[in-house]
Amino acid sequence: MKPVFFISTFISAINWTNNDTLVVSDIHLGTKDAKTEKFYAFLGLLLDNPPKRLIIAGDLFEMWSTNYKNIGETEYRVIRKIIELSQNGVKVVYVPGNHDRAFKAFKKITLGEIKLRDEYIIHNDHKKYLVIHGDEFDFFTRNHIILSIMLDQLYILLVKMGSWMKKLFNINISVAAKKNSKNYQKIVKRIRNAAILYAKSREVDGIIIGHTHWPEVTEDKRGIVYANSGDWLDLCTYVVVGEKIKVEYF
Ligand SMILES: [Mn+2]
Repeated sequence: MKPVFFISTFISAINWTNNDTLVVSDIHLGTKDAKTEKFYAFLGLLLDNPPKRLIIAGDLFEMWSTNYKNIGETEYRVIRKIIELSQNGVKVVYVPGNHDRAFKAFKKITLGEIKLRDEYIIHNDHKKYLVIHGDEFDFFTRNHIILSIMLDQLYILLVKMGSWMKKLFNINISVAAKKNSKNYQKIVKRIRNAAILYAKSREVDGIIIGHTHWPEVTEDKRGIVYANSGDWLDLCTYVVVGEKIKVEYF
C-alpha cells in the first residue's frame, strides 16, 4: 500500500499544467537555512511534470553572507537539475536579485538553454505579467547597499545568537517572529505598493516579484495583479501563472 500512497501524494502536489509558467525566488543557496533538499525534490517533480516555463526570480544564490564552504554537493545537484530541466524542454529564465546581483552584469546572455535577464514579461492569455526580483522597490536596500549587507550579517548573527540563546535561556528569535513584526509588514506593504505603481507605469496586467519572502496574490480595483513568490527558507512557495495566478506551497 505504501507506494500507492506515495504516488497519490505526489500527484495531488501538482497544481500546474504543461502550459503554465512557474515562478520561484529567494532560495538563497549557500545559507544554512536554505531548504536545498526540498527545492531539489521540487525540481525533480518539475522534470517529471514539466511546466512550460520556470522563472527563478532572484536570490537563487546567497552571495552576501556565504562562506563558500557552504556550497557543497547538494547545491551542485540543484544547479545540475536546473540545467537538466532547461535541456528537457522547460524554458528556464533566471532573473538575478540583490543577493546574487553579480549576475545582473549578464542581463542579456543565454547560457545553454538558460536565459539570464534583468526582467521578463510573461505573455499569458493576451495578458502581460512582468517578473522582476523586487529589490528595485526596496529603496533602503537600493540606496544603502553596504549598510544592507552589514544589517544582513547582523541578522544572521542574531539568528545564530537566537539558537544559542534558545539553548541557554529558552528565548526564541525566529524567522516567523521577524515576519510577524509590524516593521516587516510595513516594508512588505511599501514594496507591494511600489510594485503595483511600476506595473501601471509599464502598462502590464500584473507584476510578480520575490524579495519580501511574503507570498501572496492580490488584485487592485483596476485589476492589476500583484503576486509574490515567497521563499525557500521557511515557506517553500511558488507562483503558478496559468488560467489563474496562484501561490502554492510545496
Ligand atoms: Mn532579495
